[in-house]
Amino acid sequence: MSEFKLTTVEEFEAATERLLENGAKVGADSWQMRVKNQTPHCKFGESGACCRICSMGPCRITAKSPRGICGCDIHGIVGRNYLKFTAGGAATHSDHGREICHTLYESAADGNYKVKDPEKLIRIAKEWDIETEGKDIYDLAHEVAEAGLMEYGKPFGFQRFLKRAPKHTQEIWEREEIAPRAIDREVASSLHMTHMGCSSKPEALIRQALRAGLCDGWGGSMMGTEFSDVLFGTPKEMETEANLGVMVEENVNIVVHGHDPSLSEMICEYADDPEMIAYAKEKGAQGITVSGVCCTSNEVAMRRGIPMAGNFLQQENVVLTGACEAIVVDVQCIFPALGPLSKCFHTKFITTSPIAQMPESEFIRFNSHTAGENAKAIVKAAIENFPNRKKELVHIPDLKQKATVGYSVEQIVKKLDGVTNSQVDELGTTKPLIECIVSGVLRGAVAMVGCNNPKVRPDAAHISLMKKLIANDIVLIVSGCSAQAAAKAGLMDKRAKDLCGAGLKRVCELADIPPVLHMGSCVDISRMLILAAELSKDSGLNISQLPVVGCAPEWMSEKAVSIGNYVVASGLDTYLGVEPYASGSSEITGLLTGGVKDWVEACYTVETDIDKLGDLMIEKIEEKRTAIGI
Ligand code: BF8
Ligand code: SF4
Repeated sequence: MSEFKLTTVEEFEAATERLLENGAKVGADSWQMRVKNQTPHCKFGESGACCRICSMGPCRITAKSPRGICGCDIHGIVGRNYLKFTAGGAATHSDHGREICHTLYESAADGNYKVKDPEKLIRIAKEWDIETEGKDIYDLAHEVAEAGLMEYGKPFGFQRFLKRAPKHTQEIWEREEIAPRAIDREVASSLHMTHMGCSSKPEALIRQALRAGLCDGWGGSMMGTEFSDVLFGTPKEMETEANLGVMVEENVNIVVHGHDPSLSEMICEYADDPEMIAYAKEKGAQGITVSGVCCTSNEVAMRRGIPMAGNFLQQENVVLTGACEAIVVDVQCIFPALGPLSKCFHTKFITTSPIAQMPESEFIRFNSHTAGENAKAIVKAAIENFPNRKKELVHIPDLKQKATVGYSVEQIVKKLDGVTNSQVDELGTTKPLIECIVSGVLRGAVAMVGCNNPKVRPDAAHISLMKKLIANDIVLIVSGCSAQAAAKAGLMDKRAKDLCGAGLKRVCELADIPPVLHMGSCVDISRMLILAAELSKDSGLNISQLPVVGCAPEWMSEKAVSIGNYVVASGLDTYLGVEPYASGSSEITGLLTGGVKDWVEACYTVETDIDKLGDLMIEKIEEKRTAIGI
């Protein structure tokens, strides 16, 4: 086996530089150039001090003009902006979950979508008091999907999955009046509250921001994850590779980008079709390579081992290789820049969802009834584009790392049983993991999630923090673009155990896992909630007492704020490396970084000095250990 070495951020950057030279030859624009045009950013926007929710404004708060025309002060304005931001994220994740519910509803024994994990479906049905006995699995799937869809608009009651949380957490939500009701209601109520002349009281706005986050984490996202598992299989340990070097020069390269596995799964299916492979050969290629960008990449990597071409700020790079026949997108985190950029190359930029339509793209509407046909048409279009490559522009950086992925909660529990060989029931327990933590072999865990953001040197924060934490015997569970940063660096290669402290290294050896565990896409942060809930139940500790924290060092999206809110509201302290637009208000900042602790036993820490952010997390984990006497 060749000697193992992490890929450095400098190497990532050198590869990007070379690709940007490629772009310069054809007059391509890039995010690196646009960042220069957009900085410095507007200070009012950055601090959350600008209000434009009614046409008397926009009102900008300064020392000289401390109130908007309606009389709203800085705290009301910042708080409203924060709640709107959260509602955007909750809506987005949850609508993704809704699409998956619809896909489940369309599943059929002879259809495009099948039930791949019937046990999980039955488990969820039982949990939701849906009769399973003697039912055809597809009848059951439809019934469960319909019940899931009702979670979006039911007039009474709370989210069904809240019952998965420990009793103590449920009591907190009830006491603080933040238990989420119907998902659409929480999003709509948030927008109602932030309308001109409604809420301007910081406590009320932040409370609703937590509630809207919770409807995402324990509602829409959790359904998105669970039903994706039912449809496409619950992830199991899987070998794959990451970084641009996974694209293959001799092959037709199709890059899937976005979030909804209903599309990417179908593309993978058809790219594997012998008829399509033969067609690719006919067009002069040796085969077809599907790789991914952003969360959809995580989805198909976790279930099929499809390689990950990169994360958020690498999406333009795949086109800049000159070897991408088609970049096929569904929803979320897609740069509109891909339209004009793809025109500089031969790449087809194919949009597929009415939710994400963009200029200069080819729109092939994808839906569950015609999914097979649509996917076939897309794969065919990519193949037919292969002869249009401009050979002089083709450059695929020779950069990739091996990664072992697929760590659903089920898989983590199973793997860690190997460490202590505890007696386990059907689904296993988290007790072996707890034993590792109690004995101090592992000091704790960090759930690292989120995006890239040009405000932080891309991937550098994720990677440096992960290296620091594993060296301190802290295991990482990761998702989203954070996971891809880890994979590109090599931290998901099992040989990365040598970078760990002695305790974590031992666990990695015994359980045969890498020190950084890929739990999936951003909706899969719901897996982390379930893991935290199980750890709490199995240990008898409250979630907030566990030596576990959340971290998003390079976050950028509304979804990330929604996630942060549900992670905090579930009792996990959360560390951010990028400021939310809240610094304009001492009261909102005070609530987020302290006050909410009185409600939900956790809060945010914002620290843009990434090294310090790492120290703060380690301190917090040690503090929690001391508090529970371990
Ligand atoms: O949902 S981590 S840049 S791809 S928002 Fe987007 Fe951020 Fe990536 Fe996935 Ni999540
Ligand atoms: Fe200005 Fe008030 Fe209108 Fe906001 S709601 S724009 S602060 S007048």
